[in-house]
Amino acid sequence: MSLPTDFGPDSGGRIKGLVIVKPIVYGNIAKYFGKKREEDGHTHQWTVYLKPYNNEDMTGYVKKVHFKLHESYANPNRIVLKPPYELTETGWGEFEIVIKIYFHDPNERPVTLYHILKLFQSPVNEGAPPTVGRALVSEGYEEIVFQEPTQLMQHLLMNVKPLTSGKWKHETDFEEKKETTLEKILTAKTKVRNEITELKDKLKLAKDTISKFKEEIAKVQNSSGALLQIA
Ligand code: SLL
Repeated sequence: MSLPTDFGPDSGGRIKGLVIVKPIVYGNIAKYFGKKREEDGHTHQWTVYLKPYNNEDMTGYVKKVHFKLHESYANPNRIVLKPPYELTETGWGEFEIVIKIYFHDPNERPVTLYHILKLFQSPVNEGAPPTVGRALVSEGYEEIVFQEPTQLMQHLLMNVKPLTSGKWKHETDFEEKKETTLEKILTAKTKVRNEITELKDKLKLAKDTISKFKEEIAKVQNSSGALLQIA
């Protein structure tokens, strides 16, 4: 692609105070074959991916995406130059995939993401029937933060085209997840606050008991001193 070059002699300079955030979604889907494949022992087909959270064509600012697979794969370093930034493979095991995003502006350091490839259902769901045919999804939301980008990068980041004309959506309903997560945080906060109050009350009671005992001891000591004097 051709990059705009008319940013003047200072275009290499960074724009002070400017921060541009690009939300992304990354992870994998996986499908169980239903059995172990005779030839190679593979059990799943999976796809690891990086997508923009919003419907935008990242090619404007992303030069390439590097997926680094487990060494058991032939050519574990896979490079994808244009969307969809994804890679489909088959295999038998879970491992960490390194996703490295390179940008058109060489001043911008590549961003590295780590994703644990998920093939198997978590133990809590183990009782459930195996998900033959139905895909398992393991994905997350992240934000790439561009701190004080150059004018060139600012231009590339701000002038993005939509990726599709249709509706853009994800496997995960992140809006709903945000709501439920927030609710969970608030519930946890209340629980912790109540526990703190309870513990403070207990502490106060213990302190009061200690001072009462001290008073009692002092009283007993005083009176025994008096008794001694009488004797
Ligand atoms: C495990 N530590 O033992 C992990 C390694 C590797 C998965 C998992 C190989 C595919 C192929 C494959 O699925 N590797 O042979 O092309 O679970």
